[in-house]
Amino acid sequence: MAWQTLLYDRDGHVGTVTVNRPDALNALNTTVFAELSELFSEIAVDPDVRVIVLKGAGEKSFVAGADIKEMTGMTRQQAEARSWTGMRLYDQMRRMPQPLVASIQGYALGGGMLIAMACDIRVASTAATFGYPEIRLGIFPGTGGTVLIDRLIGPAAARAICLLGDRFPAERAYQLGLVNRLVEPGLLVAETADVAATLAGYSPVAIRELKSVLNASLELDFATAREVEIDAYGRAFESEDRVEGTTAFVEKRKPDFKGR
Ligand code: DAK
Repeated sequence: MAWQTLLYDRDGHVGTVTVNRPDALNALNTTVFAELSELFSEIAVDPDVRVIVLKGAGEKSFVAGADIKEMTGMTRQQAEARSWTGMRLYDQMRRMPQPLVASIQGYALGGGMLIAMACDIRVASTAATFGYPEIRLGIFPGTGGTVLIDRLIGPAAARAICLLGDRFPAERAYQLGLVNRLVEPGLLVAETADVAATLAGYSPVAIRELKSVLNASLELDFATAREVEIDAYGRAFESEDRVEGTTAFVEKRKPDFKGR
């Protein structure tokens, strides 16, 4: 399929999705939202893909936010509809059976920081810049962005990020736990590949079930989330991959997981 705003490439078990609007610093317009949703739906049922890397085209930006130019003439109804579209996309990403790794160079602002947070792991270059500048535009991260950052990094830091609208460097994002691995710009590609290879080597069944529990923990109350955990654990436990994993340990060899 030829995408207008994306590039997609699969190398072995790793699918790489690139938001490809470098002239607009990869800002998320309606077409990007629609195409990402369609592409992720296709990848979700592709058994050859075990890990998804999300990145932005060019050196300067991961994603500089929602497309402000497109937003200018919107009515409240259109804005709310777009908020739902964005929210559904971020939910879809979190619920993908495969883990998503955001590979972040340059700007990750507004909807760009949010789409990175909808990924499971964030690898960033020390040259990356984060922030929620929406308050400067007379809005706020209204696509689930305020709620999600609050859950991910805690209310005190989240509140300041949302209210002040400051841009902050990758080092600070790393201190906050928003970035999981931080490397010099020249090492971003290699570090991303390393994380992707690690994840691709694990059981896709265990990863899928684990993600469902982490999502439940984010979205549900404690007691219900634990019930989800027991169920998911049971499903992982009865997989062929679990037999392979434990047998490989006993036989002192590397497991060869099949995703069943
Ligand atoms: N949207 C559209 N175009 C953008 C853009 C954006 N977010 N960011 C950059 N661009 C475009 C610029 O307009 C420029 O295009 P031309 O004007 O040359 O055609 C090109 O990318 C290069 O940008 P600059 O010339 O500005 O480059 P600089 O290096 O000088 O500055 C910058 C880089 C990232 C600091 C600056 O571009 C900037 O401040 N960009 C905006 C960052 C921002 O405010 N991001 C948050 C966007 S708001 C909601 C839905 C979604 C959201 C909220 C509510 N609802 C529907 C309720 C989410 C909102 C956001 O994400």
